[in-house]
Amino acid sequence: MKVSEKLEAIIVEAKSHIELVKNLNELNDAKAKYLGKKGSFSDVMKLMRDLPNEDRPMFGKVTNEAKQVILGYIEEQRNILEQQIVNEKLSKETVDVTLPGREFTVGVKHILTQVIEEMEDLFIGMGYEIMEGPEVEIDEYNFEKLNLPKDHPARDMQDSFYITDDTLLRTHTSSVQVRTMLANKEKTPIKIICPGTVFRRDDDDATHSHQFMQIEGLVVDEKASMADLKGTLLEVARKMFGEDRKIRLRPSYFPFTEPSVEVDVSCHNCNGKGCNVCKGTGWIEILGSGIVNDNVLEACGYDSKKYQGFAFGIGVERMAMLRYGINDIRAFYTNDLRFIKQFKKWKKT
Ligand code: 2NL
Repeated sequence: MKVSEKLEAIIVEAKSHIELVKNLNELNDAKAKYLGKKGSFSDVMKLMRDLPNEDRPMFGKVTNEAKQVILGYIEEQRNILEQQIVNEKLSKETVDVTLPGREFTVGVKHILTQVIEEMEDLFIGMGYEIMEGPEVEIDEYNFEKLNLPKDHPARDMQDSFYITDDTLLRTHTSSVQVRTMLANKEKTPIKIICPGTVFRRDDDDATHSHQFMQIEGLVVDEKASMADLKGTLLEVARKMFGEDRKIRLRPSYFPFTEPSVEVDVSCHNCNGKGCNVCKGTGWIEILGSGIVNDNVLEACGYDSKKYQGFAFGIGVERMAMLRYGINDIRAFYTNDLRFIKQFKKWKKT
């Protein structure tokens, strides 16, 4: 076979091979096959040895031309393959700017926090300050100064968790009110609410929890009266249960108030007609309150002949349970997200 025929055959084979190559790896293999050291041309080069000297330059020239032709095929195919890669990438990575954006998840405040903040707004609007204090309290502030001396029978109802003989987890936030009075010594008016967590030795069930939240309120002035108390609590009832609510006061007993009253709100479910929510009575008990006992005023540094005050204690869970129809107090503390998320204030748009 003549050299030119041999070269022609290599070119024809290389062309049809290279055109079918599907990726850059295969292309590199093809380049090695046709142009590499052990490639197709190594056989051709052997023929050169048998050629007379004068024919050698011509042989070299046509061989190189053949190589250039094949290299041209390779580069052409490389362009095609690289363009394919770019096209594929472009089609995969297209951005559809009309797609909806990714939604941010927004948390939700615990329903007890929401109720407390709503009450804080109400009371701030009536000129109250919000006071906080320690959850670990001394017996003197939690009991003694509130007219609950050691061995007083009412202490049984507020059995607590003791740290030492004289320190305990507070059973109500009245201790914060005691601290506030002691720190203000006869300064008036005192108008405060004290929200916070309190603790009582209790067996947990659907309506009892050893830990719960309270909002206590205290007003001390020259004559903060039962009428003022009643007006204030009517605002609470309306804020929590709707503008048409009524309240009624029933006599009761607390060691720290005298007289003491239990406060009922007209049922928000049946508007007072009687239903299963109010157990047929038309009224729901929502809180306890009264006129601050003289012994408490005196113990906290206020002359009981000069000053008078009223106080109240609201159970936050009870308020939320009535308002939202929650039937198990443990739902507030077991942190089931399905429960917590129900109280989202804002809606998705
Ligand atoms: C209830 C009843 C009440 C008070 C709390 C109070 C605080 C001071 C002085 C006098 Cl510093 N009283 N607090 C008064 C009456 C009732 O709570 O059933 N709470 C859940």
